[in-house]
Amino acid sequence: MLIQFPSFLAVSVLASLAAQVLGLNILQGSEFAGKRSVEERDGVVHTIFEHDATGATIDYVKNSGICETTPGVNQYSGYFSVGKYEHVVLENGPCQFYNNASTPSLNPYSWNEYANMIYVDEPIGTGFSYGNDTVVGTVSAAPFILIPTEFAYYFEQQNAAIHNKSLHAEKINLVALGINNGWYDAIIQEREYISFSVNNTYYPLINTSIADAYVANYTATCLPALLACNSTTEETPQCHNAEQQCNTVDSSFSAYYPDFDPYDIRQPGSAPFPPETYVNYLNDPAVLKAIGAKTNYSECSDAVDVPFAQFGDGSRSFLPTLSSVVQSGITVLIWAGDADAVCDWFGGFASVNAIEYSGSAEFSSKAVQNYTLGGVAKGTYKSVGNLSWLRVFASGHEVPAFQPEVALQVFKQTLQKKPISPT
Ligand SMILES: *[C@@H]1O[C@H](CO)[C@@H](O)[C@H](O)[C@H]1NC(C)=O
Ligand SMILES: *[C@@H]1O[C@H](CO)[C@@H](O)[C@H](O)[C@H]1NC(C)=O
Ligand SMILES: *[C@@H]1O[C@H](CO)[C@@H](O)[C@H](O)[C@H]1NC(C)=O
Ligand SMILES: *[C@@H]1O[C@H](CO)[C@@H](O)[C@H](O)[C@H]1NC(C)=O
Ligand SMILES: *[C@@H]1O[C@H](CO)[C@@H](O)[C@H](O)[C@H]1NC(C)=O
Ligand SMILES: *[C@@H]1O[C@H](CO)[C@@H](O)[C@H](O)[C@H]1NC(C)=O
Ligand SMILES: *[C@@H]1O[C@H](CO)[C@@H](O)[C@H](O)[C@H]1NC(C)=O
Ligand SMILES: *[C@@H]1O[C@H](CO)[C@@H](O)[C@H](O)[C@H]1NC(C)=O
Ligand SMILES: *[C@@H]1O[C@H](CO)[C@@H](O)[C@H](O)[C@H]1NC(C)=O
Ligand SMILES: CC(=O)N[C@H]1CO[C@H](CO)[C@@H](O)[C@@H]1O
Repeated sequence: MLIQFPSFLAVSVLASLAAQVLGLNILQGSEFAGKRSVEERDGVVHTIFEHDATGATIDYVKNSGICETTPGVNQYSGYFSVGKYEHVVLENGPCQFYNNASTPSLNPYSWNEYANMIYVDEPIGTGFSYGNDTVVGTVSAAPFILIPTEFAYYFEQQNAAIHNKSLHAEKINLVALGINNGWYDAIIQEREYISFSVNNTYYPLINTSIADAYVANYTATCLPALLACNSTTEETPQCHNAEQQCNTVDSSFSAYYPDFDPYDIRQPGSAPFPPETYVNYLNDPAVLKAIGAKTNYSECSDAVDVPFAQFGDGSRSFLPTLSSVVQSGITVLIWAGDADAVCDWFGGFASVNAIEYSGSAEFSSKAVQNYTLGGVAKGTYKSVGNLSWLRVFASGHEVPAFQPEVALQVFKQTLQKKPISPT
């Protein structure tokens, strides 16, 4: 199963970028020259834009009537062809499936209340994206598509190359990066999972004697393997080995854990929330046709996960990259729902404290304070310079699903390039 990180990456030119990639009429300049054509398929009108310079194509449907139906709000769905056989989905759907409903309804706290949104299913093989699977790790996924840390770093590198004229293309100005319940550093997070298991704010998942044995096994086998992986940068057997060593330790202790939903420890194994009904809806042939989808929706793709695991992607540290993104002046928010056990907040907090930038010393020693919404405590936070941390109360892995109003407030503040602040 592939762990999904709900994340956002904001660009100052988001509206024009969206328009540019969608081939709309505000396109200016030779960088965006291309051919547009309109094609009716199965009664649905598709617009196809072929970019002259790269041959990349965008194939989209406008206002499918699925999900976003607010007058004056446009919705586009379709594919970017990022290679001959690789097609990445662009979705924009501000909806929720309340109370396990089988059809969507509008979410009043949708982020498109505040910004134009592009949602991308990546890597290829996840969601509606399809094609030959060439992506084996987060680093190699970056050139194809644009999301979180490695992607932000890749944008920065490309902008530098455009600036020194070694690359002829249009700069994309990043404003902000937000990562919700992410995986940043296995050395830190494997260990912190044991602390979370005992010391989380809900209930102990294991007792202290099991935890002590777990820590001993982590230290004896998982940690040395992770350190060997961490000292390499290339694709090496060490990272694949670390993945296996740590999995062996984790699975030998899983029998001591009770039944719970790893994405929300407050819920039982087959959790009712967030409802899974959206998957059936997205695979309804009428919906697939209306939005221009060319493949069924895949919530978690083993075909994608296997090569990532082979590469040992999760054993590598993304902190050096994240540090350089923060240091470069991009506003970064690291946030976590406090009931998620997949990428728990203990590990997120320890990771954010290990980010290196000009404000590191002040950041790591600063105490957290309550983060309020309308005077009600919704979490704890701290912020120094361009880096903010937020732990969200009463939330599983997908914070915008569990705490939509809090998530929208945080999203707005971050897009304004401000430190997050209580209201
Ligand atoms: C241009 O910038 C890129 C990215 O930083 C770098 O890799 C490359 O070496 C630079 N080229 C020159 C000619 O400075
Ligand atoms: C849980 O917290 C206590 C008190 O801070 C600490 O001594 C203990 O080491 C923690 N447990 C784990 C497994 O980290
Ligand atoms: C800890 O949990 C294990 C496994 O459930 C159990 O065998 C053991 O008795 C427990 N130890 C204590 C001190 O509660
Ligand atoms: C892991 O490697 C990174 C450099 O890639 C380094 O900054 C970090 O200190 C290393 N972690 C440990 C625990 O050695
Ligand atoms: C922890 O490691 C020791 C030594 O390798 C092993 O004997 C023990 O079975 C492991 N504990 C668990 C629960 O796997
Ligand atoms: C939600 O709907 C699905 C499909 O209709 C059904 O299988 C499932 O039991 C429902 N779950 C709850 C908690 O009602
Ligand atoms: C997509 O899902 C539908 C309904 O589950 C199924 O009938 C169909 O065969 C699937 N199509 C593909 C290409 O997998
Ligand atoms: C964020 O980074 C930019 C670029 O380094 C810097 O100019 C700015 O002062 C930083 N913001 C804060 C609040 O420190
Ligand atoms: C923070 O919020 C909690 C409620 O979650 C409250 O008990 C506590 O007093 C608040 N702390 C401060 C300093 O306001
Ligand atoms: C090398 C390879 O797997 N090529 C495949 C890429 O995808 C196209 C269309 O999906 C196939 O026809 C190729 O065989």
